[in-house]
Amino acid sequence: MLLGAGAEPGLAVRVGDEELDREALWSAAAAVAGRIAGADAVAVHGEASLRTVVAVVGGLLAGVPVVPVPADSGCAERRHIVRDSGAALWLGRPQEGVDLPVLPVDPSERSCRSLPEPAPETTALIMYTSGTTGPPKGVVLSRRAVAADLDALADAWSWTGDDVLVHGLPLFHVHGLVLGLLGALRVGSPLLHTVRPAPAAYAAAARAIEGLDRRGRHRSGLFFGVPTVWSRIVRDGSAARDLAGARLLVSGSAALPDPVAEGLRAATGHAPVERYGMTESLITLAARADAPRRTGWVGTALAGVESRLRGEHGEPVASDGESIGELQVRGATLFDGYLGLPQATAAAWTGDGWFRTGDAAVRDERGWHRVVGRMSVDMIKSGGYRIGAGEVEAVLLGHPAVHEAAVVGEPDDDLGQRIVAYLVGDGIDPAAVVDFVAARLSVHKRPREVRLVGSLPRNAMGKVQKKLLDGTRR
Ligand code: MLC
Ligand code: AMP
Repeated sequence: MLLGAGAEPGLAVRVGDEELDREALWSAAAAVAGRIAGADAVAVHGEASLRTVVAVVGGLLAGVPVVPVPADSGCAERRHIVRDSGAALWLGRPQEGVDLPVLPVDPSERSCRSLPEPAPETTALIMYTSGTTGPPKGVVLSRRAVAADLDALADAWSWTGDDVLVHGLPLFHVHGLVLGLLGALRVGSPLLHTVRPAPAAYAAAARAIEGLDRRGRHRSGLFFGVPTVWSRIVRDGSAARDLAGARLLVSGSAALPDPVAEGLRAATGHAPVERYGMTESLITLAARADAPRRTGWVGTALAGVESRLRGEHGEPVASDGESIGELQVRGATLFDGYLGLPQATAAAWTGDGWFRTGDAAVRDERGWHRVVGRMSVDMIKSGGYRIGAGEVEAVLLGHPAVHEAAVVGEPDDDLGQRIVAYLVGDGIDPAAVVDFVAARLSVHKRPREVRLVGSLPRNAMGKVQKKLLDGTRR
């Protein structure tokens, strides 16, 4: 069973003030499953709500591929995801720009229908993620890959039903949805979702764990966050103190700056563990809960995963803790390909069957990894969100006042990287351009800063030389 339906009764998920116990969740999801059975795929509005939880679980019970759609997506991105995925129905609150039949989801509905468990090779999720160019690609993830990843993480972190999982991450990406929701359901630990990952909300959830005993035994807290969340918690001293009783703090989705890790240790008494992954590979590397903490290192390969480093021409790179190469992985957690894009899928693998992450890393003799950056300047991580520069540039070029555009990620104390757009044009209103992007792509893909320039530095081939743009430190 992908979702551990055999887990103990009791609280399954609380989102904000609303909650469902396991029986109610399965029963509400079975009602959804009954209505969508046989559909090619269903799109789910990824807002942070019980509706989303019920819709996703319903899709998985029915064996229908679930396509999570970012809750903050603009019309163009939403339309692309819905069309490209072949979704037949929209589950959740209706959204502008979606021309699909809408199936409202009611968490209070009940059905006792039981459905056979779909085969492990069937698609669980189609998750959209940015490349360096073009619109987001649909990453096809099988039930087998999801189950393998969650089991390997449970092993690495000694994650059991005695833990209460707390986070407030978006329910439309791997971190919040696959680990944060499906992980909790598979392992059988209640999830307290805080709607937004705000420091005060994490602190309140930490206090609420006290009231969630398990057969008279104390529950322990497992907390997930992206580095921006941990950095905000460190800055909010009182929230950090409430996390002192947690069992484990986990950081991922972007590099955790050493000062944030150290600040967290000082304020909570806990050094966080890091883990590394991608939408395409799910989580592949993690620091084990029982291993000594190593600030700045993301951990070792999970059970069922292998890793290696390769140089620019495919040559092996030494695992000496210093030499940098492209991180490549293979194993049970990998995706089945980009939906409808055989060439992009083929290009993602090496000739000998390893997935090319596009991340630059070092590995030491003990198999620990440190991620040192991206191989491409066109892949940006801002607040833990992955954003392709090309996708934002294409939208900017659609604005009537913009003639040329170059988008880069610049270092940012809060977001890790912030999106900066260098624009050449006539009478550009920076605020209007930012709104133009936010309304078409996702709000989190909007430039945080616009710099108007007379021209962009280009090489003899006419390609923009992003490394020469003022203000960039790459
Ligand atoms: C601002 N807003 C606008 C706007 N400007 N809306 C429309 N148009 C504009 N021009 C609004 C937003 O809608 C939002 O509203 C509010 O302003 C705040 O926006 P923000 O500044 O972008 O958000 P912020 O609070 O700073 O977000 C920080 C954050 C967020 C950390 C909470 O970045 C986040 O949730 N990150 C998690 C990303 C993640 O989960 N990545 C995992 C990928 S999977 P409102 O109303 O909504 O407040 C992966 C694999 C792995 O990477 O390894 O895990
Ligand atoms: P996404 O596809 O949104 O899942 O983003 C995947 C990318 O996030 C990876 O290719 C990395 O660049 C980055 N990433 C994820 N986890 C970490 C981490 N622990 N440290 C550094 N980068 C990370």
